[in-house]
Amino acid sequence: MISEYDHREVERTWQQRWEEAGIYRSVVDWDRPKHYALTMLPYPSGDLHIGHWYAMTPSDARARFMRMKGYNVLFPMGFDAFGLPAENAAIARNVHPATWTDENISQMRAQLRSMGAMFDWEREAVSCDPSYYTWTEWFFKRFFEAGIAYKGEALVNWSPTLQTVLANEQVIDGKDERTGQPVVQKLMSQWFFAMTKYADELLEYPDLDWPEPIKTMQTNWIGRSEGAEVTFRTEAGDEIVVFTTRPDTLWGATFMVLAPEHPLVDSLTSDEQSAAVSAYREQAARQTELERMEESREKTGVFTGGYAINPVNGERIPVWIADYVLLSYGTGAIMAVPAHDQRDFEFAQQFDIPIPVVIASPDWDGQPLEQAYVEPGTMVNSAQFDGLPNDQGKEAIADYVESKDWGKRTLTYRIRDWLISRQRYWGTPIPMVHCDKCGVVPVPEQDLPVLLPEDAEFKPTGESPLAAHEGFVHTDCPGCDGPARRETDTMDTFMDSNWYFVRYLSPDYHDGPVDPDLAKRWLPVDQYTGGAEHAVMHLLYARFFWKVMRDLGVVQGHEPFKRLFNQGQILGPDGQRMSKSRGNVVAPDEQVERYGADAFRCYLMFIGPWEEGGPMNIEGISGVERWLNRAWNVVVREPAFGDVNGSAKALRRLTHQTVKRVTKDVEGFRWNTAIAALMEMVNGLTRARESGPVDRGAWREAIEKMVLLMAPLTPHLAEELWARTGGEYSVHQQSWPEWDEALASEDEVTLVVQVNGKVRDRIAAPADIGEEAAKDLALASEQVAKHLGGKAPRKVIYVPGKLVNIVV
Ligand code: ANZ
Ligand code: ZN
Repeated sequence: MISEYDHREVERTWQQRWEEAGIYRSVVDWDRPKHYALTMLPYPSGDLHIGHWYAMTPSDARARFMRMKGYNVLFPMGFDAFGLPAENAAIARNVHPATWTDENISQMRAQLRSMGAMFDWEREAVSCDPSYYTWTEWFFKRFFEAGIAYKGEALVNWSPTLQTVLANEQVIDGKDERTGQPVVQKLMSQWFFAMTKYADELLEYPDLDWPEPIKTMQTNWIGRSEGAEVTFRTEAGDEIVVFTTRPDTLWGATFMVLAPEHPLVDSLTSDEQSAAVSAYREQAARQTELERMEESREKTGVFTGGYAINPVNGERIPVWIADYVLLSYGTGAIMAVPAHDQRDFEFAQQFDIPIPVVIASPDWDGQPLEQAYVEPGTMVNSAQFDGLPNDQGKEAIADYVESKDWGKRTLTYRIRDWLISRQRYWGTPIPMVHCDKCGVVPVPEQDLPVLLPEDAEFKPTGESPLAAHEGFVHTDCPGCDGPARRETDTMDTFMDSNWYFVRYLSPDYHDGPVDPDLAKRWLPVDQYTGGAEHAVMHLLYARFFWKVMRDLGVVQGHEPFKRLFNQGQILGPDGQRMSKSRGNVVAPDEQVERYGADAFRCYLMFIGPWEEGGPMNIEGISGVERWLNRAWNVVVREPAFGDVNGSAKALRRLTHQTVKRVTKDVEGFRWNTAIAALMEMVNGLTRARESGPVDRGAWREAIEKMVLLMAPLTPHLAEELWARTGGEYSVHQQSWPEWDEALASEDEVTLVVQVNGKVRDRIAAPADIGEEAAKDLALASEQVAKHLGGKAPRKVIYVPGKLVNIVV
């Protein structure tokens, strides 16, 4: 028998018993409502870091809470095991990515177990396992057949460092988001998913309980723009089509700008300008799209020597090229309206181009503008449209342009189709075959998976490593049986994480990606938790992927994740991101060994609001340790019981108030305040016991409820304490305690009394005091009488239970 709290012993014992008894195996129970709790799965980098703990242990506490609340809970775990980090690490260490990954997974499984989380390990899914990627390939094939996957030429982000193509989302400020190395643009033939087909649906968030900033980021990323395409004729007779969201500004267009890569640039360029134009085009090719989109950059450009005619007023306007116009957006050409677009304004200033106002602000005095005027206003200098408010002008001019056949209304999106080919080895093979006779043919379903050969030379060369593997490349065409070549690119790993939560339901299922009965039972995910950095990547890709799965009949419903919570980022003691080079890394394993998983879990939850993250300072764990030791003491050492006046009532109030507070806090993910409430409770119990005998019934109730409230937070300690008080195994299979509002309510409140807004007294009053009684009490106060100085109050204001303000 252990007499003092020994976290090592307690945690070892219970982890073993839970596993033997399989209490976290999620068995479908139709009598209970279902709750699918999901926390983002880790990369098997080999070391479970503090960020994983910070993301996963509160998610575990929440899942445990839902289980105690009576839900049939599923809380699985797996590994996102394909991808560049594994491959790069493997190259650096000269081991096979598969070996490296396997070893890391074993290591991390053990680390994950040390959390004492209720992961259902029978549901584990590992994306680099053929039993998983068979179905990733199957989806690709289905997507191809549905016209969603296609091969196309595109200007792509090429990373010379990583020797692969990257998705737009993986390039930040022209640099690869992982290594920070520059990315260049290159024209290549690649596989795409037609995400734009779902753009409109992705802009809707039906019943999604998601943080607003994430929805806004997705909306901006998708970037739906309503506008018009208008055709301008050049003097040489070519047609330049522009995309504009502001047809109301057509009279204000004083020049045009083409993207430097625009196909009409050659025919527009005059001999005199030709050298300048090619020099500019060359330097523009070295910039990434994202750099070119930066608003604050100095505007550069070159005149082509060509002119075009503005259809609405017949004016002859110069055509320029400039890198702030992107080939890939709209039509790759704009009509520039310097008075009402800031980029055009800066450009016109730079190159001395006129800036005529066509939308007037109410207080415009006819003077030249200091900057572009982008607010609503009245149309001026626009012929028959003068005097219209410009939002009406937009419609009227769009109608006018359409009636004259100069153009038409259109819709444009910022989002591009998703590029999923990667010229790397460690990824899911793309199950396609290239045949000279039949073209691109998918591998038949019964031949899936296309296995990733283990004996490939996987070091990056810029060519897909699989292309050098003769045995892999050469195959028979599924169409004509003739000789054919396999696709040698692999898939972006975001493909794998698109549907892992679906595979968790039935990771060993052979007849499809998911057992349809289990899909009906568990999907969609009820509560997803993870980092906000996934806003426009994983969280958007997965929504898109889900909608295609729905259209293929694999899943039902419109959204994968009903509710989302983003935790913040945990920082080192110096307030900086933890990194080896800064030397501010805190290794969870050491903390667990020293303080125990329960203390460490609670420490992480206690440092501040979960959504905010922030710096950690492990010394702060002493407060948590003290709390847990006190909890141990109040539970294990019974007090002197006796029939003492008032002790029962006060104890019950403490118990029921704590149940209420902790319940509300856990529902709202407010871990720090939930723990603070439990700390106060333990302090209250300690005090009660020290001040004399306590009521037996109230004490027993307090202890029982407190242990139940602690169960999601400190699963091991709560189990031990539960056992020691004779509770039936397991505390995690008990119901969450309820509170009684009447018992929780205070019988006294403190009324603040003010005279003319200044606090003059504080008076104890019964909690249920009525308005008249409260006012009388306040007016009877000596302090108040002193400050009234005999004057009669003009008005008395009462805020129930809180405040009486007397105005004289
Ligand atoms: C004339 C105009 C006047 C414009 C005005 C804006 C304000 P969003 O809202 O992001 O869709 N544009 C069109 N294609 C472009 C491209 N390929 N590269 C850079 N800019 C491009 O932006 C639409 C506006 O961005 C379009 O409307 C066009 O400028 C510009 F007072 O046309 B606008
Ligand atoms: Zn063929």
